[in-house]
Amino acid sequence: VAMEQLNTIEKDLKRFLLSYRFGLEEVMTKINILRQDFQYIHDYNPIEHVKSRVKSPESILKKINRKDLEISKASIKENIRDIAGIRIVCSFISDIYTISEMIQSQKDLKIVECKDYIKNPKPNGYQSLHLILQIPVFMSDGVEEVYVEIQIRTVGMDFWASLEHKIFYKYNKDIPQKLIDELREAAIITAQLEKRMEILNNEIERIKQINSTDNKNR
Ligand code: 0O2
Repeated sequence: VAMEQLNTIEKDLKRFLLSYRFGLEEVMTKINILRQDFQYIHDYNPIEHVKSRVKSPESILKKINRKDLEISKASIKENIRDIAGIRIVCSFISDIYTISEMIQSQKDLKIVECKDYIKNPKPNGYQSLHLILQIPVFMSDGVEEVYVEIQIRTVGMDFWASLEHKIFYKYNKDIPQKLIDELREAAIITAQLEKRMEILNNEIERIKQINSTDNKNR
């Protein structure tokens, strides 16, 4: 009987996570449409690359414990809003807001929360724009509303976050003060460099525009 119960729990969990995989695929389709249509219209791609993942059962449990929440399907559904996660990496900060606005204006998506860690970086220096959405997934026996988290960041912010993530786990969350200070400074320098690159890029685009109108008038 115990084995049968275990099998039922496992099947239930797999199907629960499957609904998030479907939600993720729906949002990924939307992002691909935006990417291709934007490229077609503006001859410019605001997205460098996109990654997605469904959180593993171990990480879900870890997060539930970290937040000191009840271990139940209902509690996981309501409180762990990044089971389905998408990370969009862009070249420039302006691209982040362009993409965010295009996503937020889609009427079939419910925007639950927008956390702007670019305007308000975390004390450790972390920067990114987080959107929490809710999307209906039509399963064979009914509709499931699932949360999807989209993290939108620049290449530099992504580079910083993966390094910080590695250090955080290496030191088992007890990072020496010197490293904490250096990480915060690195985040500031990264942001400054990216702003300069964006100004340069705008200048290049401006010259391109002038040249193309000159050519047309010739
Ligand atoms: P993992 O391992 O990347 O999946 P809250 O808003 O407090 O209820 P939550 O969901 O932690 O809770 O919100 P938040 O702060 O928006 O963080 C969600 C995710 O953003 C994290 O997921 C990380 O992926 C990323 N993130 C947030 N803060 C940091 C940070 O300081 N450094 C790095 N490297 N990433 C960060 P997980 O589940 O914590 O981690």
